[in-house]
Amino acid sequence: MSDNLIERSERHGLVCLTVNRPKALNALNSALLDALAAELDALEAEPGLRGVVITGAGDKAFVAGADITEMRELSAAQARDFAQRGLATLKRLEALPVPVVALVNGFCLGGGCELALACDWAVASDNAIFGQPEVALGVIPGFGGTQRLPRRVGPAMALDLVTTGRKIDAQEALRIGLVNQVMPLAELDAYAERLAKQLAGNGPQAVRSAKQAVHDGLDQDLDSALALEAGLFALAFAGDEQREGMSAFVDKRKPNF
Ligand code: CO8
Repeated sequence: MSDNLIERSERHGLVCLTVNRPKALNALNSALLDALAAELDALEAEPGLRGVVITGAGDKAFVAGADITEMRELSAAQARDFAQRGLATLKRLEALPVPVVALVNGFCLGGGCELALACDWAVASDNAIFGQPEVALGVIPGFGGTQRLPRRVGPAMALDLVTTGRKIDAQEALRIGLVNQVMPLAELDAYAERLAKQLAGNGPQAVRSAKQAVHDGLDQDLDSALALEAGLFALAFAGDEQREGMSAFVDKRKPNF
């Protein structure tokens, strides 16, 4: 691994971003947030993008939080600025038009858990540890944890985690719906390969519309959200993908998307 704070690799249109500060358990400092924002500049401009996975360098941590050494001396105004930069960057990650998946390969704490929550879903290695331990440091989550965690696991479990600061293992994270799957650490790479192939085999615009329908619909009442889905469903019939996908089924061949 080089000195880049974010490493980038790609397979079948799936871009893998690796947070690369293993000596500090990949803790998010300002320079790392800048590096992530620069990667997002590139990803937002990539028409062939099929998906993104994000993981941490090494076999111990995904991201062990925002950088406590850097935060220690912040004034309230500087803390607000740092939090807003983190929030804006995670919002851009969440808003990418393709699936974004956290491959959680170890400690996933504080800002690291908030990074995973900004992804569409997470899978975890069986050594992963999750938590929002900010209260033990005399602060609260600042990169969206108090808002995205209850939306993912429900308010009672989120309140338990953000007020006690207790850490949970991968199996408990699975049980509460914080992650979709748990697997041995060594299998995360094979998961990414499978995901890349699955996404590459699907209609790219259909995948984007499916993500858009879920995300935009969650902000609306059910009737408006169902109308949104109907509009996006109809739109699929105005492009080439639907004809190719359905013709391939009838012709008993693989679609060429
Ligand atoms: N920030 C900076 N350095 C860190 C962090 C961190 N979050 N986590 C670990 N490190 C460093 C350690 O200081 C240590 O460095 P060194 O070798 O120079 O002493 C190195 O990584 C290895 O860590 P440990 O020796 O502690 O490893 P252990 O295996 O003994 O423990 C733990 C692993 C349990 C993960 C432990 O490191 C730990 O508790 N880390 C802190 C976890 C934490 O509290 N995270 C939440 C931080 S607060 C936050 O994320 C707020 C987000 C919102 C920000 C809003 C902006 C204002």
